[in-house]
Amino acid sequence: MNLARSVAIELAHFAPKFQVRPAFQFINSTQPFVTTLFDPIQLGDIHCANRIFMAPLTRCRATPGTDAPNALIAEYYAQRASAGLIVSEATQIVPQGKGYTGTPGIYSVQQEAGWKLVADAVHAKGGKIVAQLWHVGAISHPDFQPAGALPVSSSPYNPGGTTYTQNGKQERVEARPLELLEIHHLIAGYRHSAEVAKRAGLDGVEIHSANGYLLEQFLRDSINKRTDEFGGSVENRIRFAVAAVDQAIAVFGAGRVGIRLSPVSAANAAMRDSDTQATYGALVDALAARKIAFVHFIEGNTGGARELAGFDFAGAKKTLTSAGVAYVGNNEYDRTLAMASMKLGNLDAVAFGVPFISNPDLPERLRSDAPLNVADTKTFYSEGANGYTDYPSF
Ligand code: 8OZ
Repeated sequence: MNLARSVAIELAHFAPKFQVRPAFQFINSTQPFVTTLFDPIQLGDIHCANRIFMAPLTRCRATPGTDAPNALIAEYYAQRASAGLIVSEATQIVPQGKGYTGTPGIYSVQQEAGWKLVADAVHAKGGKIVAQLWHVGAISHPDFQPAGALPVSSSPYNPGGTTYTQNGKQERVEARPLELLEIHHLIAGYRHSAEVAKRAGLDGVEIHSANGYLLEQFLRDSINKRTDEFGGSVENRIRFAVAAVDQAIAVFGAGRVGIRLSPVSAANAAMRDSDTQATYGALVDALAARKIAFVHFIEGNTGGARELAGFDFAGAKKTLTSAGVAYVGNNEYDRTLAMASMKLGNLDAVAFGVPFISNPDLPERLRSDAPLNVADTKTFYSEGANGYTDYPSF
C-alpha cells in the first residue's frame, strides 16, 4: 500500500438560497454577507453544522475475517463528529471490490452491525456521516479475491505496481473484463450496499468514482476499450457511474447521495482520458440533472499537486450551483486556502483528509487558528489505536 498517499482536504459551499446571514449583520447592512467555513450548509437533505468536511481516509482497521467496522472504528469517527460531514473510508460493496488488507465492507450482516455502531456513535456526538461505496476493480490482487480469482475491470487492464497481501508484497496482475451480466449484478450491488447503509442508520452515501478504481476504469477511454453499451461513447462510459448513483438515489433519495470524482488525477497510475473535459463534463451534467446532494472533487493530483489543467472545475461549480448541488473541494487545502476559496465562492465546503487524521477537533482548531498536530504517516494503515484514536484535542 502506498504509505505516501495521504489524501484529502475539502471544503464545501452551496447554493445562495441556503446561505446563513452572520449574526452581526443587519437586514439593511450594505456589507455583502460572506459565507465562511464555519457556517452551516444544507447538503440536500443532510444538515451540516459547518463546511469543514472529513474526507474519506483508508485506515485498514476493520475486523479481520468479517471486514466489519468495530468499536475502535466507531470511537475514531465519534472523535471527529464535529466535522460538518464525515465521508467514511472507502468501503467495498462486494468481496470482489476489495484491494487492501483491513478495509471494511458494506454488504454483510456483520458489516451492517458494525456500521450501525459507527452511525450511532457519530450521531450521539451530533455529527453526520455518509458511507463511501467502493469497488477497486483492477486495483486488487487474486490474494484478495474469492477463490483467488482474477480482479475485474472494464477491459483487460494491468494497473502495474505492487500491493501487500497476506502473502507479502505482490505484483499486480492483468484484470479480466467484466461480462455484461456481471456489470448489472454490480449495479445491484451498489443498491444492496446503499440499503445496508440505510439500515445501519448512516446519513447517506458517496459513490467512489475516483482515483483509478472500478468506476473510473469505465469512465476513462485510456482504460475502457469495451464495445458494448458500457464502452465507446462518453454516454456509454459514464453509464456505470450514473447507474450506481441512480441505485443510491432509489434507496436514499437524491438529497442523501454524493459522488467523488478526480478528473485530472493520475492516482493508481490511471492514464488520463483522451478528452477529460468532455467525459467528466457529461458526467457532471448527468449528476446536476439528478439534483444529488453534492459532488466531491479531488482538485489536481490526489494527495499531490493542485494542477487543475484539463478540466474546468469552476465551470462544474457553476453547473452544479444552478442545479442546487453542492460543490465540495478537496486536495491539499490548508486553512488559508480553504478560507480564501470559500470567500471567492469557488466551493461550498472543503474536505480535509490528513489534517483530520491527527486533529480530531479540526473545525475548532481552524476556527481559533490553533496549531495542528502533525500526522504520523507510519500509522496511517497500521493496526490498533496507536496513531488512530490517540491524537489529542487542543
Ligand atoms: C489510500 C490507500 C488505499 C486506498 C483512494 C480508497 O485513493 C483510496 C485509498 C487511499 O481513494
